[in-house]
Amino acid sequence: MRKARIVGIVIGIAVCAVASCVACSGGTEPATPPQQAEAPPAPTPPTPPPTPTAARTQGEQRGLLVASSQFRVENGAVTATPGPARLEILTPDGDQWRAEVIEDPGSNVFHKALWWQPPTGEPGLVTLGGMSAAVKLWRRGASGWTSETLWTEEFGGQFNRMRDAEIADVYGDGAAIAVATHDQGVVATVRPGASGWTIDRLDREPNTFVHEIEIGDLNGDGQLEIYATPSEPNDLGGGEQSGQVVRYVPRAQQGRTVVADLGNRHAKEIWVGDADGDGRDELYVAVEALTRGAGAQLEIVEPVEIRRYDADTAPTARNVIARIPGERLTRFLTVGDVDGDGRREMVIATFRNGLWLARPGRDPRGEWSLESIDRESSGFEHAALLTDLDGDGKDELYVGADEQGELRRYVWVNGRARREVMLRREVPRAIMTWNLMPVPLSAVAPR
Ligand SMILES: [Ca+2]
Ligand SMILES: [Ca+2]
Ligand SMILES: [Ca+2]
Ligand SMILES: [Ca+2]
Repeated sequence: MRKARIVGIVIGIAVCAVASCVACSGGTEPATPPQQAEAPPAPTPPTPPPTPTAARTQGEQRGLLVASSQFRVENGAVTATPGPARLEILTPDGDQWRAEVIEDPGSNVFHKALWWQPPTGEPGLVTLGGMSAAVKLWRRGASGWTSETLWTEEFGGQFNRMRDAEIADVYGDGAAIAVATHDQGVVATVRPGASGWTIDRLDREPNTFVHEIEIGDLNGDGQLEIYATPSEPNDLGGGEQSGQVVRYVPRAQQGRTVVADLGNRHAKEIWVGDADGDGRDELYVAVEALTRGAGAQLEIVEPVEIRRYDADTAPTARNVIARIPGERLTRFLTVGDVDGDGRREMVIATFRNGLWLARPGRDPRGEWSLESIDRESSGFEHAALLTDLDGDGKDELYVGADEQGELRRYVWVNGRARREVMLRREVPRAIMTWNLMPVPLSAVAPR
């Protein structure tokens, strides 16, 4: 057990601003998201597949977990010097948001935080830390937040990072955490064992980054599949970076199977779930652009595209449901029902070209319609989440607009997205938002 470093409770950072378009400051080159300038940011994850962890009572209000990294600011400029890993817990307070911050000096980034009720014991917050790599479970006691380390490891390469995780009953004996890591292509599960925590390594591949985990049941046999995105290490120079989407079925003892062969392209973002509402999960892959040249000469040969894979789709198939013209990177897909009509939409959060709302047409396997939500929203990760925190039965969109230095919320009113500012960063880009997840208020309330 380790005492957490709590950085105090900030109240009322919130200002419900309006639709009146804030003139976004900046908009020039991504002020070198610190550190990421050379070591490319590794990306991430999307959304909340309906895991048991997300189960909740309809109508209950929830809070938001904001996992991030922070960088020192000197003379008003963001440096490449990282600070402690940072988790913000935002809870509603009237029309404002209250924020509590937990910092972990043991790591310099939290890539994700998610609420979990383990099969036994008290629920808590699971964090995925990088450098050093650690999966921790945080609980709040009478003396504040303390953490238990479930898994920590040095993988033997340059980077030690827990990158993404999803929680689901992949073994059929209670929930397990499926984890993606960097550098050595390790994909593993973490679950309570007879004594302590059991780590099962499903894969390991040198010189490989795994950015994303999703869980679902594409073939409808009742056994959950784990999907992951191995690729060649990040290369900010542009050009080709090959990658795949692979599948593991722990319960059937099925190892790595290629589901999507992306050739000379790769993906760092996937989403698995039943977006079209036919009762069967499908896989969506945000394939990054194929580029030529570098720096100012960088040219996009083929822009970002979102492909769909069903259980019977060939790995080499190219079933594109949406293309984002002029876009290189897309690190977040999130799915939900923004207007409460019972049909789900997908939000595509791009690096440079804003937020897009995609709706399936009559044939959800064909091309989807695409409309712009907000062009003035960007960030290397551009973390986004569709979820119903206010309990009104419609999903709101939450976005880490790091370049604009704001954490934002969008609510659909009369078919249009209305933007609000939840939280404003003192120095844009000093905080890099990696992930957003819902949390029951009861789980984070002071004891
Ligand atoms: Ca994920
Ligand atoms: Ca479906
Ligand atoms: Ca809808
Ligand atoms: Ca709502």
